[in-house]
Amino acid sequence: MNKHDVVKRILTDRSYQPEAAGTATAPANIALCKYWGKRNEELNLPVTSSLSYTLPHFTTTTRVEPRDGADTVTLNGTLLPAEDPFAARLSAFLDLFRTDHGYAVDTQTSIPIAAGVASSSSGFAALVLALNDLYRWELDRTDCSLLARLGSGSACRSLFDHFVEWHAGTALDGMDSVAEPLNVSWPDFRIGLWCLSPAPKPVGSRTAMRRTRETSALYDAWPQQVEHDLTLIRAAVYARDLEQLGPAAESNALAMHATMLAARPPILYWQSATIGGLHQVWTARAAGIPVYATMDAGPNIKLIYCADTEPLVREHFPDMQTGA
Ligand code: 2P0
Repeated sequence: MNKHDVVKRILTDRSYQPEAAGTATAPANIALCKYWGKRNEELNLPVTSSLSYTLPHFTTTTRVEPRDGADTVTLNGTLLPAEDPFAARLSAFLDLFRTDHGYAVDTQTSIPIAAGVASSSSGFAALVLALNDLYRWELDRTDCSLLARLGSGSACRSLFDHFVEWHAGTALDGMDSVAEPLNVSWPDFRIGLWCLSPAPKPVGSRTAMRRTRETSALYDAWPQQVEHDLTLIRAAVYARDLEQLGPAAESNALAMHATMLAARPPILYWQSATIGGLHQVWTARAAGIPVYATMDAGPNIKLIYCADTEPLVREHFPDMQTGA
């Protein structure tokens, strides 16, 4: 089964009669237990489940409008060249839905672009919701999440608020590889973005995942590590226990980066500022501040903490951004 078959199945009986335009907003998410490696690259089916937190204040709003001719993609007011990787990815995704026309996509994001922070997660989630609005499909969130996954794996988690688990699933067509919100309320939980380096990524996460899976001797241990961490992290979320969650999430991120270091050629997203930043987090913790780090496919750190320590965390990490 390919992407087109999945789309056809989800959109059975839905029409392609567009309104004038569709608009929607979706948030970014940060994984506490990471998705790293695919069992099916065409459908973005992951090797393992993952668990994320949706960032309420970092969002992407996308307007999509049918147009004659080729697609255009405007990002924060700037028209991107067609060969821009982000524009090309959106266009390739839109191929799944177009009839005989192009689309004008206008995207505004509050996510610091240079941070390389989960912008594809909110980008594809917002695009699917905008298409749902454009065509009045009235799909539920789970179907939108399945479609968003075809654009970018982590995007499937951005259709839901708060804590979200993306179940790896086992079906060949991926219909059971779905994101689902955890039934828990933890209003004091916080994640802040700490942008440390504007250096461009040496390699995109898609390529990095493949290379890690194919060449890293440490990748064999990754699914087991995730199983262990996911159980701990999920339980910690339900218990609203930062001191259980923080070390497990931090260790999960470090283990993911370790698998990449052992790839051939190696992948190292960290810059020297990342290492300095990690030591600062550990120093703050040694001084009694419950703050933890996670890192994704880039040099920046996300700080995990609770609302009651926010003033202290801000004092130690004045450049942290929460979007609030
Ligand atoms: C995550 N990341 O769980 C992991 C942790 C980065 C590190 O998902 O190829 O843009 O589009 O499915 O979702 C980033 O990769 O990859 C990512 P594709 P995606 O958030």
